[in-house]
Amino acid sequence: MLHTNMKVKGDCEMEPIKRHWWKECVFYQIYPRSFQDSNGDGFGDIRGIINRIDYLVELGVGAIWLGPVFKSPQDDMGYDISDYRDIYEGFGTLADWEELRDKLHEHDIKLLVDLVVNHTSDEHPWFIEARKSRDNPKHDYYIWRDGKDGKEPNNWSSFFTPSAWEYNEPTGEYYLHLFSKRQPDLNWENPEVRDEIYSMMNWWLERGADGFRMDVINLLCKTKGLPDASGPVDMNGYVFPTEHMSNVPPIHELLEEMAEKTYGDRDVFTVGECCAMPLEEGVKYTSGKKRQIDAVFSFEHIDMDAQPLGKWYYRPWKLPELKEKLAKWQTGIGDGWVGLFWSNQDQPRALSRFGTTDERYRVQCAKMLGTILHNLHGTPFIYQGEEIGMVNVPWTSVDQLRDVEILNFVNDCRNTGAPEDFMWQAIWRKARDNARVPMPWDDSKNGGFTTGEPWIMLNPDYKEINVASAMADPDSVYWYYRRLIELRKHNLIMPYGEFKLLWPEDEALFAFEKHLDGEHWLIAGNFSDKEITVTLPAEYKNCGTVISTMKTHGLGDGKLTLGAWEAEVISFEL
Ligand code: TEU
Repeated sequence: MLHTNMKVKGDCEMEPIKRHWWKECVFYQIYPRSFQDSNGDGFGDIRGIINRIDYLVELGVGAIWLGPVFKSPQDDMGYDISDYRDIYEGFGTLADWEELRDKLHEHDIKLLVDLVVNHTSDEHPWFIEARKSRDNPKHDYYIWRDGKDGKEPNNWSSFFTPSAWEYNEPTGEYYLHLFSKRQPDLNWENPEVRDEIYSMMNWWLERGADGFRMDVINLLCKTKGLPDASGPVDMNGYVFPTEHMSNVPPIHELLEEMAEKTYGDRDVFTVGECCAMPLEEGVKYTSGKKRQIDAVFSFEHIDMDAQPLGKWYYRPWKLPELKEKLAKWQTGIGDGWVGLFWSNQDQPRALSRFGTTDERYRVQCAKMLGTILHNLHGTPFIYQGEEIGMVNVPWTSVDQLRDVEILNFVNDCRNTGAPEDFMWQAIWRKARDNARVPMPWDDSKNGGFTTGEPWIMLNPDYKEINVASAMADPDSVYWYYRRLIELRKHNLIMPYGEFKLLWPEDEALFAFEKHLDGEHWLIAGNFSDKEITVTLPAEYKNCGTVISTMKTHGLGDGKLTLGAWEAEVISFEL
C-alpha cells in the first residue's frame, strides 16, 4: 500500500489518502464471447483477445475485467461453471489464458478473474454427486428443502425463473437457485464448500490473477430458515426475496474469512457486484477494520428506472434523481471505494439508458457520459463498445435473442398473456443481449468479429458504428476516451479528489466540483438537447479548460456554455 502526504482541503483536513494502483487506473470490461473470434466458429475466444491486445494498450487502460471463461455448459453464458480450474473449449485453453496474462502484464495491464461462487452449474461434479441421494457426501454443498403442501418450500422467485426452487427426483427435495435452474446455489454455511472455494481462489492468485470481480458476492448468505418473502407478487405468483438474500449476516464475517484465507495480504484488487446494497453495507464491505472486499459496484443508479416489481416494469426518472443516487455514494463511501460504471454485460447500453441515441447528439453524449464517469470519485469501468458509443439493438424478432433471462421472460409473458407491447418495450429497453452483441471492429461482413456465423447478430448499425471508423475520425468517442484515460494518469484529483455536487435540483445540468490539495475542478455535463449557460460561482478565479467535448470550449467571462449533451471540465483557483 502506497501512502502519500496529499491532503484533501475542506472544512476539516482528512487523513492522508491511501494510494493503490486500482484506484488510479481505468478498467476495461471484456465480454469474451463477443469481443473477437479467432477461429471462425462465430464465438469470441481468448486467442481473439490476445490478437487485440494492441487495441487495449493504445486505449490506455490499466486493467481488464475478463468475463467468465471457465468450463461451463453456457446456460447463463459462462456464469454457470462446471470446472473452476479449466477453460471452456469455446474460449480456448488454460495455456491461452496464461499467454493472455503474460502479454497483458508485459504492457503493465492487470487481469481480473470473474469469481462466480454464489452458485455452480448443475453439471459441476459437486452437484452431480449432491443430487444423487440425501446422504451423498456432497449433498450438503447445496441448499435443499422438502416441499410444502405439494409445492415449493417457500414463495421466493428467482432472477430468471418463476420459482427459485427446482424439484430433484432422486432425493424427493427441492434445491435453491437464485438464478436459472441450472445454477444451483452453494451452501456457504458448509465449511467444506468454503475451503474448496478458497483453495480455488488461491490457485488463480498463484497463477498470476491480479484479483477478482466477484459475481453477486453480497448474496452468499441467506436468512436462516428461508422464510417467505414479503413484497409485490410477480406475474407468476412469486415474490423476489431481496431481504432474505442480500447483505444477510454473517456476510461481512464470511468475506473477512475469504480475504484472510486468500487475497488478504496480497496487492490484488477485489470488486464485488452487490445488487440491493444500501450505502451502510457498501461502507462495511470496503472499509471495515479487517479487509473484506476493496470496492463495490452499487446498483442504485441502475435500479432507478425499475418499478418495485422489477426491471421489466419501466419507471421514468429525472436527472436530479440520478445525481442524488450517485452523489450519495460519492460522499458516503468514506474510506471505502466504488467501481464506477454506466453499463456492463447485464445492462442496456449507457447511451440508450442515460443519454440519447439521436444520431445528431450520439457522439457528444457518449463523450459527456464518459467525462462524468472518469471524474467521479472511484474507479471507472468501461464496458466494451462504450468507447465507440454503441447503442441498444433494434430487435425485430424473439428468435434473435439468446439470453436465458430474456427467453424465460418472453415465455412468462406468453404463458400469462402479458400484452405484446409490454414485452417488446422491455426487450428493447432491458434485454441483456443489447450489450452482448459482437464488438464491431470495422464495416466488413460481421464487423470483423468473425469469419463464421456469429452466435448472436451484430447491431445492424455496425457499418457506421465500429472501431475502424472511430479510429479514423479524430472527433470520435474513441479518441476522446483515450484523452480521458490519459488525463486520469496525470491528475490524482480524478480518483482522489473530494466530491461536491452543485445545483442538485437542475434537471439538465450534472455539475460537481472536485478538490484535492489546493487543486479545484468543476465537471459539468449537459443532459439535454438545449444549450445551457452556467454562471460560475463568483469565488472561482483563473479558470481554465481541462478537457471539453466541444470543438471550441465553452468557458468565457465568468460563464460556461454547454451545447446539447456536451461536457467540459474546468480548473479554477479559490
Ligand atoms: O448478475 C447478477 C445481478 O444481480 C444482475 O445484474 C442480474 O443479472 C440482472 O439484474 C438481471 O437482469 C451476475 C452476472 O453479472 C450475470 O451476468 C449473471 O447472469 C448472474 O450474476 C448470475 O451469475
